[in-house]
Amino acid sequence: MQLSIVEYPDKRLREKSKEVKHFDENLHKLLDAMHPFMLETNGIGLAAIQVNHPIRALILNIPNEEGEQPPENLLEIINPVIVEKSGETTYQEGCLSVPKFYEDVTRFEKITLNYQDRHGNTKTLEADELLAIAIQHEMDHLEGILFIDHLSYSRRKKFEKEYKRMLKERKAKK
Ligand code: QAP
Ligand code: CO
Repeated sequence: MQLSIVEYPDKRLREKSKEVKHFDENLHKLLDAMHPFMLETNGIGLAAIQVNHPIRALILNIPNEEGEQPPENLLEIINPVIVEKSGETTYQEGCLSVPKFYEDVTRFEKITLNYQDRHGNTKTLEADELLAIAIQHEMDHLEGILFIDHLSYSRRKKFEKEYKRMLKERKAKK
């Protein structure tokens, strides 16, 4: 399965992703393709909508102390729901769909999540630190929300200006 990234300002990123109802081979093939794709593109998290599949599925592979992303640390999260949340934390976020831009976003520090795995089994996960941030970032994608939507009006305006310039320069190079 050949995947490619959908990049801002593509309107497809604004769609609300649909609940996964069939935990079948189609889902498994997509998840199996998303993981190597995410590693190749230097990602730590990826929602299916970012590769043009607007379903409520996301993967995460948070780097360990050595900066490695071992496959046993891969998390596949389907139909997630946050059931508990507490605290606040701010982190400089980026996104594969918004290349080259990083800005501070404030999110919950700790979350508890109910979700399904690739076979439809129900799971619960308590997350903090970077994992909790990454889950909230990826879950935003399922609602058509991007990290840049969390910026103040002035920071967002500055982003739009810089991003437009970057796209123009990239186009000129091609
Ligand atoms: C979401 O983000 C995230 O601009 C995952 O040129 C972000 O994998 C979770 C990336 C922050 C937690 C904290 C971004 C790769 C990857 C870029 C990513 C780029 C190349 C972003
Ligand atoms: Co993202």
